[in-house]
Amino acid sequence: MRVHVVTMFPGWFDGPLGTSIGARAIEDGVVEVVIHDLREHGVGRHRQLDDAPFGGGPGMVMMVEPLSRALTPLAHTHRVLFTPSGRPMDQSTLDRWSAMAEVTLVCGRYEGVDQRVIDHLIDEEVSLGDYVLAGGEVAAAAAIEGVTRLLPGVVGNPESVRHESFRDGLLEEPVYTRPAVFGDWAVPEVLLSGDHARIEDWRREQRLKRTRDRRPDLLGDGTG
Ligand code: 6GU
Repeated sequence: MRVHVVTMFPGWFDGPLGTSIGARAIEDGVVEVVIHDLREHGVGRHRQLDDAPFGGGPGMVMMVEPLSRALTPLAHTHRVLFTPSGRPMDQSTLDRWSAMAEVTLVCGRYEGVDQRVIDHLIDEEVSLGDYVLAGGEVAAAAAIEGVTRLLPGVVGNPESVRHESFRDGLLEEPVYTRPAVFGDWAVPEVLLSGDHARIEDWRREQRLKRTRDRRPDLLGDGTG
């Protein structure tokens, strides 16, 4: 899979791409990440990328010309704009992108992008959630990590990809490892019982309890 990133801050990605899961997947050739420096397409002697909004108001708007020059050679790819006004990114979003051969992630600045770019050069707008960040870079890094770990050969144990939160629509249950007792803190007895039916019942109950408490929105139809 090839992932293009269009950004005003190319150096920002050195950390996320050079560390842990990302670095190994890139090294193994499972994913190729190409960073495109938007500044190279800036307008005029100052390589301008944004300008004041027509009609007035605060903030700056990312201009058409630099984004057009950056995105025209990437017209064959699925082009995503990260913006707080997009649809929220979830596991199904990442599943969908992970099946694509080539995706382009455009990091917008939060004040906005000229709508003509969105109308003519972008396939979908996606947000990380209901809060405001300075730009789409964090969202792009989250997408790269979330997509990369779905690709064949990246996560050692395929069970850990299939049996995780958001697959069955419930949060994960609490987990424990040795020692069974640490001072006053004991592991729930059922997990040491060796009774696999009881253990599975307990785990499902814990997933439901946790989901009801923290994410009732995930229990729309009263599942369970
Ligand atoms: Cl994708 N961009 C910005 N600037 N802020 C956000 C976001 C994206 N998602 C949530 N907040």
